[in-house]
Amino acid sequence: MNGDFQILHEKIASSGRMVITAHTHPDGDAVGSCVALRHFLTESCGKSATIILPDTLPGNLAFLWEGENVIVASDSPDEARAAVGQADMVFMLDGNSFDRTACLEQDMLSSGAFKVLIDHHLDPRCDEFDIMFSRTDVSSTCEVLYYLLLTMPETASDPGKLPEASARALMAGMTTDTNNFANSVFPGTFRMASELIAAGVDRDAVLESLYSHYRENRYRLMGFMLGSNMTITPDGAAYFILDKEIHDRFGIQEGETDGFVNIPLGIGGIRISLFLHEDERGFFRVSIRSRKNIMASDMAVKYFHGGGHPNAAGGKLWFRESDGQPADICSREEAAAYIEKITHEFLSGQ
Ligand SMILES: [Mn+2]
Repeated sequence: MNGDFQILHEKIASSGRMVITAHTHPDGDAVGSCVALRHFLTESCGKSATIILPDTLPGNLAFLWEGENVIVASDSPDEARAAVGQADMVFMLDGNSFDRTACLEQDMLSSGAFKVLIDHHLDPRCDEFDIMFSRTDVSSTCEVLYYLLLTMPETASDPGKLPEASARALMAGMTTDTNNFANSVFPGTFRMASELIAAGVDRDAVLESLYSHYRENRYRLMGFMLGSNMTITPDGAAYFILDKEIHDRFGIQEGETDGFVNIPLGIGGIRISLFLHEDERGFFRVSIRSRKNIMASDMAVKYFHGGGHPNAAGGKLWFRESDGQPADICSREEAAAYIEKITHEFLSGQ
C-alpha cells in the first residue's frame, strides 16, 4: 500500500502551491500531522502550503494551530474553494477518503492537483489518490508521516533536520492518538518518540499543553456524564448520550469531550463503550471503543454508517431524515433503546 518515495520527492520538488487537509472534527493526529507537514514543506522545501480544514478546530489544540493561518472551510467557504482550485498538490491526512472532508469533498475530487494520501485507517480509497502512504500497523498518521519525512532528501534520515515545529507537532499527534501510549503502540512508535526527544522535542511541554489546559466545563460535564448519564447493559456495553440540552447546559466546546468514551473500559467486564454526541444536522456522532477481542470497527460499519480501527471507531446515528439520508431512528429519544438493542445483538454474536 506504500507509494514510491521517489515519485513523492519529485512531485514536491516540481510543485508550487500545496494544500493540506484532514478529516472533520479534527483531532490531535489530524491537526498535528497537518502542521508538521506544512512546516516541512515551507521551511525545509521552500514551498507554499496551506492547511484547509472542513470545520472548527478544537481550542485545546490551539498551541498547535495558533498562528498557522489555517483556512476553516465552514467559516470561509470561498477562500477554501479558491485555495483548493489553485493547488497543484493536495495532501489528505488522517482519513482514508476525501469523503472525510465533508463540505470540501467535491472540490477535492474535482481538483486537477496531484493527490497524496498519508493515513493509518483501513480500506483507503485507491481511486481518489495518485499516490498513497497508508499503513495500519502504526499508531497514527503522525507516525506514518514521521517515517515518510525521514525518506526526504531534506532530512536524509536525520530527525534532527526536521523543523522544530514539525517535530513537536508529530510528537503531539502521536501522543493523542495513542492516548499517551495506552493503545495502538508499536515498536516504531517508541522509536519515533525516542528519536524525537533526542532531536530536541520537549515532551513534558507537549504533555502540559495537551493535558493541563482544559476548561473547568469539561470536568463538570465528565462528572455529570459518569454520575447521571452513563448506562451499563447486562451484555457489558456502556454508553453515554450527550444531547443538545446537556451540551448547552455545560457550555461545551469542540474537543472538550475527547477521551470520555475510553473511561468505561476501566470498569471490569465492560467490553465496548459508546459515546453519542448530538449534532444539529440531525444525527448523533458516535464514538466506539472496545477491548482487544471485540471489533468496534465492525459495529461502526454495521450500525452507524462508519468505520475506523479494530478497537477505536466511529460513525453516525440519524434521528431525522436529511439530504436524502433516511433516519435510523424516529426521534432522538429512541437512541437509548436502539443502542441497547444493537449492542445486545452485536455482543451476543462475539
Ligand atoms: Mn489518527
